[in-house]
Amino acid sequence: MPPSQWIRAQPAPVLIAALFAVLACHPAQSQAVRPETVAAGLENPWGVAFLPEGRFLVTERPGRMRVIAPGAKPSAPLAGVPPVAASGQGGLLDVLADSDFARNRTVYFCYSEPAASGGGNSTALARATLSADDSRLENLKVIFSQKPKVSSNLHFGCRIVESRTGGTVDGKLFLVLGERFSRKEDAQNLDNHHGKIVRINKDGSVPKDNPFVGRAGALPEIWSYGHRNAQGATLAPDGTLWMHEHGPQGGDEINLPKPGANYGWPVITYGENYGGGKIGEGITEKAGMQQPLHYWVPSIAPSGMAFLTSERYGKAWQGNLFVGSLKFGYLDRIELSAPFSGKVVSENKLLTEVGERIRDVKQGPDGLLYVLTDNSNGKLLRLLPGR
Ligand SMILES: [Ca+2]
Repeated sequence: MPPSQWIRAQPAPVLIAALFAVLACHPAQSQAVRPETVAAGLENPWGVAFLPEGRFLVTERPGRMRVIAPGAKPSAPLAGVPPVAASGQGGLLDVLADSDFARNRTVYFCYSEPAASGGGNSTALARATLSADDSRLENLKVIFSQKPKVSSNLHFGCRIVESRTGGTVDGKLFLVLGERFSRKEDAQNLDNHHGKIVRINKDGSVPKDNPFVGRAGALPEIWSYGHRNAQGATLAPDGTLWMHEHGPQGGDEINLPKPGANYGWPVITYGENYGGGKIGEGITEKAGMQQPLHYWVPSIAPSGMAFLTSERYGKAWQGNLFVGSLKFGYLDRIELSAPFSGKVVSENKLLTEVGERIRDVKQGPDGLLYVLTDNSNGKLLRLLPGR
């Protein structure tokens, strides 16, 4: 009997059962990559950096940093990591290898820094050299400390991006910061580093062309302000800084921070208070405040951000933006109206079958994507092309 005749001959319940049987054989294909476990057993890993010869440097939020060599288990914790305020969202957070690491063995990392006395903490950015045997950090120097320190274990922000101008490194770093939750009004004031993106030279000095250098009452490290809590940032190949930030309940945003610009928090937002209720006047736009490139309602709780520049997954993915979701446990592949630029055209969920909080995403030197899953048995995953 031809299929069309068979279908007409069946009662409705049989057709419905047949439909479900077909669907069961062809589940929704969310997986367009094959995750391969590079390392497991990491406790709340937060940031991953790439070292020569296929090695990785990974932070664990409780305050440890480890090297992962090809085919080996994660190393013992590196010596020389400073004390961190490991509580709530705080701890040892992002890490970055200098673009000239092969020559200078320099790494940068950010963390929640306890006050020397009197309590409180804030986000700090440190520079160190990794010892020749990969066992310890040496020549540690804190090159930036967020001011002021406050008593809070929330909203440390903390992604480090090496700046480039005209495609080449220019000796500067961006650091994205949170507003510490309890101090959200600070995000609109330039006399503090809460809810700011800062730009510094690699030695900790302030670039002379920062937007608020010389303005009375403004801290000179500030690049942009009015941010809430940023846990993802990256550079487009043209040198433009892209970042995202957590909204409150709803209203996570992607922004392209311009020097001196105000991104609106907490005056404008597409979110609301936890449990409902408007924030401030409950408005979403205001003169003098930037609109986001994109926002998420409901929140996905984004963490990690990377552009794919390689062709390892085919031409269509080149120039896509990748963002981890903590809340829903997937990797968001974001198609833009043009590679590395324009508006968000579509979003595609990857790694839903892994079902874990995605804390970081980076493109490796091999052109493949790598992600960290954030839990007590966190993993570093390499994403292989194909189903
Ligand atoms: Ca905003």
